Amino acid sequence: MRADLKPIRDKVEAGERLSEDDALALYGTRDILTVGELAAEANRRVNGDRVFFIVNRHINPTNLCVNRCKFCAFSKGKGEPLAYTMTMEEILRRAEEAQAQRATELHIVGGLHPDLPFDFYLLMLRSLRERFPSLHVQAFTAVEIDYFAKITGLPLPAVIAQLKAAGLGSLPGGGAEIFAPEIRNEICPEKISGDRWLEVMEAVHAAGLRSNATMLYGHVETPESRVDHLRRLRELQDRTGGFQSFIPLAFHPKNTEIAKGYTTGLEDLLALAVGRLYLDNFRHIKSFWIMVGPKLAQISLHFGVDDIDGTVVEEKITHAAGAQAGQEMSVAELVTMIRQAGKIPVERDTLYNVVREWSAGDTPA
Ligand code: V47
Ligand code: SF4
Repeated sequence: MRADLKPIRDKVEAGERLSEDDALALYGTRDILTVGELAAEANRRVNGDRVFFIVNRHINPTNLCVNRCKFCAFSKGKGEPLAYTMTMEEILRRAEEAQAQRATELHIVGGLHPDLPFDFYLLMLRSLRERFPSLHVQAFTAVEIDYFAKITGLPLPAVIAQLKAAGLGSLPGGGAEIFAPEIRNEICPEKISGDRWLEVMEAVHAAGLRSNATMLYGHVETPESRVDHLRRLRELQDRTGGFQSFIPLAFHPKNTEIAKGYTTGLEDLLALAVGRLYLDNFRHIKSFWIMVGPKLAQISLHFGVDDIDGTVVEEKITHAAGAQAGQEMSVAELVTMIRQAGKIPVERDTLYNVVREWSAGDTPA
């Protein structure tokens, strides 16, 4: 171990909170094995050897978006050849397929559609609840929630209350990107500010809904801006306790306006492990296998990660930007991946209730 990590090891072993300088030192080190060991220890204290996954399905109802974030290859403008908007029937058909595949969650996010009214989303939630009451709907990033407030003229709490009453179960963590304004203005000048993202999440938590949090890395951000991002997430979590998991998202450059290569394995592992060590008030650190690939997702289980997300089935956002991983993983594949890492696979629902824990002799159906 290099000497500069010794004080951090002491803090982790004593269960003390890391400072921003500690997080910076961790991002800067190449002593990945020490960082991994510390992150694995911090994770073990909270989650033991359990690793969670979920049987879910992603649905992106539209890629039309009034914003044009520079890192986004998914969104399209009106009239562009690849622009699409699903009908309600198409959305419901996907939900039906999800139910047939034993899914417990629908993950629904999309672009900021120029014309669809707020009522469309309320109707979608009500129809899903009526037809598929056992499916938890995790939907809408904080960016979409803000957009609903803009198009309706309603205050945030009213928007959130209506969505909740219509069947919204929780929120995913997208749209956070990097909060620091100098970076955010460069990569997504039209998107809501970091302050507003946090304000929306605070209102969501106050309404009794849980959410996730993400951080997009590997573009033009600096280590300092990453630490600032983590600090602000940790502060909000101290106040609300409403975040369930943190998911660092690896930037994919293909078809985007940001000229950068793909992230490297070392960056990916550090993003996850530093998340685990610094965000001591987040119980779950998720490695989205679609973003980092299934092989690195498996290795990350020894770098502080306790969740590899799910079966997913259809993923458009990262695949539009060059993701090489498939779009779907079976339960058997997820279970094997976790087991071979020496961990205990646990199928969870969205709120981390245990659906099924696989003991040594169980074979996945
Ligand atoms: O907000 C967009 C990101 C997010 C690119 O909460 C990109 O459990 C990489 O938030 N390269 C949407 N990332 C996805 C997301 C998510 C995914 C899985 C699980 C959860 C969860 C949340 O994808 C966007 C943006 O930050 N994104 N373009 C790109 N080129
Ligand atoms: Fe629109 Fe979201 Fe893509 Fe930005 S990241 S352009 S808000 S779909």
